[in-house]
Amino acid sequence: MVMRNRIVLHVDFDYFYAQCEEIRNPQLKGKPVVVCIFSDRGGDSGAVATANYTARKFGVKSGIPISFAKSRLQENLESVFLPADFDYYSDVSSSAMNIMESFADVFEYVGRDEAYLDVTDRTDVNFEQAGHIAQQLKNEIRQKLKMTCSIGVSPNKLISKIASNHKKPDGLTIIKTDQIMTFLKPLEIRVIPGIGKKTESIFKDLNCEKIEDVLKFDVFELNKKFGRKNGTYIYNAVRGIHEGQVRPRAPTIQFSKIITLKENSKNLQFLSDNLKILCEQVHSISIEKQKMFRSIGIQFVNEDLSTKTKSKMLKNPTNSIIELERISKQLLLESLSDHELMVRRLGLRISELTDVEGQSDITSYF
Ligand code: DGT
Ligand code: CA
Ligand code: CA
Repeated sequence: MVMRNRIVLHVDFDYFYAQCEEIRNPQLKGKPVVVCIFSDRGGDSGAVATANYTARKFGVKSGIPISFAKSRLQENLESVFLPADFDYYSDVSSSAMNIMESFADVFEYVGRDEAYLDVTDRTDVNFEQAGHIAQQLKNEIRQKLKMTCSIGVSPNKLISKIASNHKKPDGLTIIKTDQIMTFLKPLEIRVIPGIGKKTESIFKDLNCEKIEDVLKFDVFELNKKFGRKNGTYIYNAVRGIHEGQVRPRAPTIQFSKIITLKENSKNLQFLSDNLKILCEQVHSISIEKQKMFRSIGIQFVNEDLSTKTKSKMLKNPTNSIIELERISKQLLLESLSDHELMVRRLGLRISELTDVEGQSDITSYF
């Protein structure tokens, strides 16, 4: 089968949570802004979710402890630390997704701040056209949301993902088919999605730092080092080859809450008490948004930060808090039955949402 040439856009919003905060409060612009996930354990315990580019100049980035970020920015009296407001970021995200969707033949939601857009048909596989579309999309996002994003345009998802990250913030990087190798060769190996510190350090031991250096290995050598699946992926990726298609996927809407427990525990009573609070919180969101739910799930984040989830699909949608409490308690019991580790954070999520009776739209019947 001959694969038709395609054009794929990858769109990724710049410093997303922090940029959401900037549009809500434009006075923040220009100051270092750090969005934090405080861990309910008081003080500065918790981690940085993201930071704007001003804060990044001071070495503040996703994942570092809040206390570390504060010490990095202590000289800077203008710096602002804000608690993450996920409901608000989700609202901004849905507006962004709606805009992006209208620019695509096929639209694939990836996460709150990123998506793939297949524009093959509407551009007739013309890169100049695709560049215009990308620019128009950036303009509309700037106009309607007052935000910037970075876009990669290329013949496949892999190259577009690397390209969107190539010039940030507010970048637009277009890589035509015949430019792929010139683009890839000088880049660090770690720009390839899925290549983490571990793979990178194995390559470093082999004297490979750039993508160009990996080209000398044949697929058998790579398979031997990394296993067949990963080896073949790397072999193709460094050559810009990736067959993954843009698949239609809309954001799965769900409502969830997670709390950090006062202490690590696997005591049923203690966890049930916390779960009850979560049920009330999640339930009140479903009432406010006028949604019924069919799926209920709970999540443990354990003391070693590993996670465990369990969920249940109901026969019929409900919006009863009694049902929510009953099923989630049952999930808690099941999850604890063979659980060795202490639980650090407990989460509850409802999904498979439908509008409350009388408001359902026709598509929910298919
Ligand atoms: P960018 O794309 O480099 O300009 O910056 P971000 O902040 O948009 O980074 P990205 O696209 O990797 O992640 C999107 C959002 O996801 C980000 O605004 C916050 C959240 N996020 C990213 N990394 C972490 C992390 O390590 N921990 C937590 N809690 N959230 C994260
Ligand atoms: Ca981003
Ligand atoms: Ca992203």
